[in-house]
Amino acid sequence: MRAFSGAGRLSAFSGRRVRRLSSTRRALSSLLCLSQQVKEALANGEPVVALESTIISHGMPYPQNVETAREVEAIVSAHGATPATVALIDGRLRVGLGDEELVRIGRGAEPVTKTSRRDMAAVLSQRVLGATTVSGTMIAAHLAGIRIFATGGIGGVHRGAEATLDVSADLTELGRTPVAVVCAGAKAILDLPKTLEYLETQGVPVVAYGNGGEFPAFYSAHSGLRAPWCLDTPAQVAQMVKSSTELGLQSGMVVAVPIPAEHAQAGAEIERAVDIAVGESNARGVTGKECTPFLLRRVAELTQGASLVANIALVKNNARVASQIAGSLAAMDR
Ligand code: PSU
Ligand code: MN
Repeated sequence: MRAFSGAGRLSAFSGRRVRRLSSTRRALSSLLCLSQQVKEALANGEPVVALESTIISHGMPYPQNVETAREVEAIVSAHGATPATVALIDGRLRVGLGDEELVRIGRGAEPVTKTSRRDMAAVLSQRVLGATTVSGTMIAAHLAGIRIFATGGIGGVHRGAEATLDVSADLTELGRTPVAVVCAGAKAILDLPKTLEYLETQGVPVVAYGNGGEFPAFYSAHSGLRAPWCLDTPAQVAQMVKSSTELGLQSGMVVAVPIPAEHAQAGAEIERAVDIAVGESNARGVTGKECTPFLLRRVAELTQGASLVANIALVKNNARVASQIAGSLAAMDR
């Protein structure tokens, strides 16, 4: 008798829960807005590559930022995948943008909020214009059903984090959201050994892609650090993504692609500028979400644009590799 009434209470509870869940789903479908191209590609099982927008708003100056965003989308398309740039616009989480929107984010005519997981609900509910970081873009990609994402570099553990606790939300996101992030490793504005340690703690596999097992350091192919895994072909990475999905791990992975050799020469000069910029940011007390944009801007100034040229080249290369991985993954699912 008691068991029976207990079951009755349980089913009344689950009825409410089901109603709450389905209204949450309805609310999500009005918040999450996929472009027609992205919707069709996903429905047809075709490859899609997610792209972030903070790199446009805060990672590069105008007009190179908008030109790069367009070129990266063109590279993804040329490699048979559909580009899906993510941003928060007019209270909606948009996956797949048009050209006017890329310009809106990059031109600097209106304020754009750098949006990581922490900021997503505020930006949506306040209906301000938001550009997504790696963490924000991973969330959107996962909600949309996209498993591959290309960018320049991920955030990481900042130098001096033992005092400031400045650890990018990208790293915890990688631990909890099943999206593979194709990048050129992490910048030397960060503490790279601690970044790798933290990723290990979060259960995030780091794959050095075609780099002899070495973790690349963004402007340079060489960090002197070993990545835990080394793969050399898109099919190998796609198979690893598939295994992770089949296990239901619900965590992401880092696919670290070295900067193309012809753009790596300026590496040493850029590293010197990085050291100067990190010193300046400490002296000025730059903290929180301002830190990465400040360092990127100063390094570009100090190298008279050489860092920007390298940055653009590696982003394009990552977009190409990500498209090949997405293509391989789509073929495996067919
Ligand atoms: N690294 C770059 N370029 C960038 C970023 C990182 O080389 O544009 C951006 C990305 O959007 C990344 C974010 O997700 O900075 C990390 O910021 P933070 O360190 O505040 O978590
Ligand atoms: Mn930070």
